[in-house]
Amino acid sequence: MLQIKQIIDFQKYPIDRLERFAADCKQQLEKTGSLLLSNFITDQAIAKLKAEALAHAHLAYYCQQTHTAYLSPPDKNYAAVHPRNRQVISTKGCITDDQIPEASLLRIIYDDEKFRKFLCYVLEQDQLFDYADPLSSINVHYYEAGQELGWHFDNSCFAVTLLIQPAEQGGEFEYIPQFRNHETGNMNFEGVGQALDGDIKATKLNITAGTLALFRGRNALHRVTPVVGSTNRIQVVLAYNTEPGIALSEQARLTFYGRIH
Ligand SMILES: O=C(O)CCC(=O)C(=O)O
Ligand SMILES: [Fe+2]
Repeated sequence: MLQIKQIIDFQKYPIDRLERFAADCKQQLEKTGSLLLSNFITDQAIAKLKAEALAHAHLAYYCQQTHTAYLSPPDKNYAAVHPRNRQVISTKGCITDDQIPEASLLRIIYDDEKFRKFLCYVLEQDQLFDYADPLSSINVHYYEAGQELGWHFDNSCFAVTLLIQPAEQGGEFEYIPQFRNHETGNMNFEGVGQALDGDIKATKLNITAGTLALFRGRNALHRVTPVVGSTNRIQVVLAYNTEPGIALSEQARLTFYGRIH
């Protein structure tokens, strides 16, 4: 089995050097709302992760949902066509933590102390915790041809993802940082309406296989464009909580996983 130093490229990314390396990462995240570390995972490890993800693809639960950009139910004070209430489509497959092998490299990465310390430092958190339910900590997402994630703002204040396999075409991550202010309640309906109409040119983030992406999606409008072609986009979400004992809601588990446990 590979050790963490054979999985994460510590030569390129000395994540255990907090003051020297991680401080720059933190600054980059603060400045741009995202941090992309390309080839964070070694070629050897990404090949294993890809083989594992492909071997388990048949277990994925596929769901299609419509939702608002704000990920909250429609607000009756606005019309159905208002940016607050307009519906977008998200459709993808997902395998859950309990379907990921005990010995998976994903667990070694997710659990690694140095990796968590690095995340805490960059994300300005005291400690990070696993999800309390058996499904939600590590998820592998599969986007087949035509599948996508519609424009949205995240509920959580940060996200940690690892791309295993990009699509041949499409399946791109588009990101508009600082597009609303959740803290002050500025919803930027006008901007969201323009983005939904395709009138705003969003930045496409250049994410390749083995890239670790950290982003602050609560105030950044973002989406994954529809995949074109027969190569699925395979993306791992490493989900952490900032407090212990928190499970994903049963409603969300039913929607995304098709089951509660
Ligand atoms: O798949 C991705 O790259 C982004 C996922 C995302 O935005 C989300 O899960 O909220
Ligand atoms: Fe998101």
